[in-house]
Amino acid sequence: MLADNSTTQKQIVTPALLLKAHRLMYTARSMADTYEANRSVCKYVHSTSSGHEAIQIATGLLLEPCDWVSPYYRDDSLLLSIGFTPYELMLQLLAKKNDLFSGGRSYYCHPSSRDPLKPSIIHQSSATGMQVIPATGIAQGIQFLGATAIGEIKETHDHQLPVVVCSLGDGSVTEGEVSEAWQFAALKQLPIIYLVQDNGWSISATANEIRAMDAYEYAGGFKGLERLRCDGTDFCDSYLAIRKAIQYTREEGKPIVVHAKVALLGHHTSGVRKEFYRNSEDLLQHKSIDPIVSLKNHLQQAGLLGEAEKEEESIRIGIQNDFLRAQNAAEPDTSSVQDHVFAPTPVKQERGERSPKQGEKLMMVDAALHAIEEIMEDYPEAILYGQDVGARLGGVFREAVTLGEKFGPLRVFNTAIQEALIVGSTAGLSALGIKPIVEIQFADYLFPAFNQLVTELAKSCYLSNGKFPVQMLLRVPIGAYGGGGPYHSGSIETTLLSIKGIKVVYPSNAADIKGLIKAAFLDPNPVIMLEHKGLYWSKVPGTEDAKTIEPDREYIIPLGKANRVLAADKAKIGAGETVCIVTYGMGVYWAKAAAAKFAGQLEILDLRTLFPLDEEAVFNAAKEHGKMLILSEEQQNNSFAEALAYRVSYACFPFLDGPVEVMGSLNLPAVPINIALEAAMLPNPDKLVERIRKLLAY
Ligand SMILES: Cc1ncc(C[n+]2csc(CCOP(=O)(O)OP(=O)(O)O)c2C)c(N)n1
Repeated sequence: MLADNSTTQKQIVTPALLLKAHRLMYTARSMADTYEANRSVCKYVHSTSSGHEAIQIATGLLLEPCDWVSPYYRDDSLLLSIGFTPYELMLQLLAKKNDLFSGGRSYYCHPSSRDPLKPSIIHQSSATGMQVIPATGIAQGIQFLGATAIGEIKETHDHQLPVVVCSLGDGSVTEGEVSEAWQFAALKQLPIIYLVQDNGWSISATANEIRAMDAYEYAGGFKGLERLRCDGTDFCDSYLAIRKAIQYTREEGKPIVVHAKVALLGHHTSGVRKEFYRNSEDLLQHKSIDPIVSLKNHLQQAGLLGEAEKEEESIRIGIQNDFLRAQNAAEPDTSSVQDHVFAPTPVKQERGERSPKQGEKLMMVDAALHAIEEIMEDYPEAILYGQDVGARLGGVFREAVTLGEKFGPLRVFNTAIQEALIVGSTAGLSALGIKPIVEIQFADYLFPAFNQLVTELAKSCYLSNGKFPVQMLLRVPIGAYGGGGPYHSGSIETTLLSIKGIKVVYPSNAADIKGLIKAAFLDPNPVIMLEHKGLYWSKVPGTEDAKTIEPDREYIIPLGKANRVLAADKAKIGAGETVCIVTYGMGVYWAKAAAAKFAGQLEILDLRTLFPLDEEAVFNAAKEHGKMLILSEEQQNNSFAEALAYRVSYACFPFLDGPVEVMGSLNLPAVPINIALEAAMLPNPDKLVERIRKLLAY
């Protein structure tokens, strides 16, 4: 229950606090006025907190350095109140080299910070409401660290655990992902405060037009999520409300929604001007609840107005000077544009034993299971979650069976059907040093998580200038076999590979999956393991070789190294009678079956990792054989396979005897369930033989 705070307002909101709030509020307002007066200089789009200052300043002043905050694009007063200077914020406004947050890569008020003297801030996207899931992941991490004491966690001055504040506009609350996060926070009782700043507008859409209820009413549907309302234009009311919320969350470790009614005094953004869509009546109404006027009333009542106003001139001059200084600051060095796409991985070399002498053969699904088990034994910060992976079932493919019982429900647990949350929460966990391994049940169901992948995870390292790479290992069963049907058989690698900032791995046998899972886990970036369901148990005829001797515990394969599965005869290579098939996953087995018809004439290169790609191995093979076929299970048009064929043609043109061939599935929207229809869609060894013959004729 929310504490009924009996301490009086006067004891809490001291004269010093009122004066500090005024200093910050006046600073924020002067900054906004300066930007507005210098529109041609402030050419990059930006929003300011005018009208929202009171609630933001109250929040910032109540946080401690151990806490975490996920602000949104209108939160510049919040940033000032946790200690960032106007000059520092202006460096981002003008996209300068020394912008602390992104080095000139992201918009004003898109912070990220690991400054130990301030609350920490993970990367923020501009997508409305999308930071709610990553922020909830931080709270998940705080709860985990608090319960297990496996990692270091900073505490408050009086040794309490940190809290998370996730701030968002009222319009953002209608985003579906917000409900995933609130459901999860309520279910797990996470230490997070969702601060909703309600100015009644969502660009030009009014509250009545776009929602049936406000955030406070909406929160009422989430059992276990506390809520309170406050007047976000009144500093005293805001301070008391946020203080109460923080106290509740800190002491009880539970989530709460704070609904703060605010005014929108400035423009939506520098580009979307208020005069375009707001009438004078509305503008006047908002002006009548200006937080500065309200604060000045409090100051007057306390006999402090004169003292406060005396500071205004010097604040204004300070802002002018800062603005000039920021304009003169250095621009980013364009040679840095490719820095920090990924954090460097420690895994550079293959090591350990791939086929130990006493080793036993095992299926791919078990090799993956053993890899995860060994990881979880060695790394107490590794946790595993997803749908049905908990102790009761251990995954729909039993790919996690035994792990739930062995490592317990704190480390291995079921989630609801919330793909966005499963993937997006890793951004928060990873910021705390926890190493999440997550699962999506079928590749066809990764799409609800794409937004988090693209919007938050993939861009986090780059846009935080290297401060927040997201360590995530995501396992995704994929591929068609045996009539799995349209929503359990799809191939999605091209869609994934269009995202820059993630790595994609696609092993074809037990030894590879074990070695690659280890490397993916140690990689500090988001890595997706695509695992072909038809290879898990070698049930598909011709895939027996997916079973291998189990590599030892140390075995690890760096990402980005292809494997030559079959070599061609030297003499036949010399005579120009060979073809290299470049493939991965099930394609390796189609190619092996086809090879029986071309003794010594085929090389098969298994890519194993699709990004980063072993271009060197592919190009060398193209040069050596002069004939190459890229084979994949995915629908062919505009696929990764076609893009790779272009790259080979471009890089190796003088060495080629003919065009680089591509073979994929038929270009259909889905894999049909009927087995004969499924087979008609997919490549197979017979279709492949025909294409190899065509290539050999060049
Ligand atoms: C996912 C997404 N859709 C659309 C937009 C464009 N957009 C930017 S701000 C905004 C309105 C947000 O309103 P609200 O959350 O109430 O915040 P306010 O700007 O009023 O403070 C929209 C639609 C966006 N940034 N992200």
